[in-house]
Amino acid sequence: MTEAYLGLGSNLGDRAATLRAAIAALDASSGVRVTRISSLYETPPWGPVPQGPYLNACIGVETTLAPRQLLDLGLAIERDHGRERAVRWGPRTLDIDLLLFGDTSLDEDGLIVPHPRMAERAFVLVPLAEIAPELTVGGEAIASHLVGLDVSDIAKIGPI
Ligand code: A4P
Ligand code: MG
Repeated sequence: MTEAYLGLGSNLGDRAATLRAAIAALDASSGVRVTRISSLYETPPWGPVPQGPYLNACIGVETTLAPRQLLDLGLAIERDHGRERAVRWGPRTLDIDLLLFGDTSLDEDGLIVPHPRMAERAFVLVPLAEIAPELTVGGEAIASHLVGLDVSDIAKIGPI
């Protein structure tokens, strides 16, 4: 059994309903139990593509799946929600990123863990710190990664 953390985001359609449905689908999957759920946060779009604001959240799961299986499950749930991969970093109904998988480090074709950009993204670290403040990323506490980041536009909306 491994404790893993996933980041969820949506900026198209009924964003909150999509995130709720994705969490329910993960919890209903065999080998996955959702144990921690952050609040919902509205966040300004990060990256080079102009697009609407995101809703983001993080969850913790206990899983008997391998990292690749958990990634593939997330990708399948994205597809179930009409996700089309058009533009890198572009708008999406649902994005599920595998952030952390126990203490495992992986750099394989199509799977990098810890997620390579998580330490520089307030929209990941703020919800993650809410549910798992004890975690370290790259040997450093989440709170210390957050020190250098602008969190002023990350708005807690409330429970999912
Ligand atoms: N991949 C490799 N490692 C991982 C991992 N740990 N978790 C591969 C998930 N995926 C991983 O992802 C491309 C490929 O990355 C996957 O097929 C998988 O094999 P993608 O979701 O198809 O493409 P993408 O999401 O457009 O690119 P990328 O680099 O994953 O973008 P991000 O990093 O997910 O950024 N602004 C706000 N405020 N909130 C957001 O949630 N999200 C993005 C997308 C941009 N701006 C945002 C947000
Ligand atoms: Mg992604």
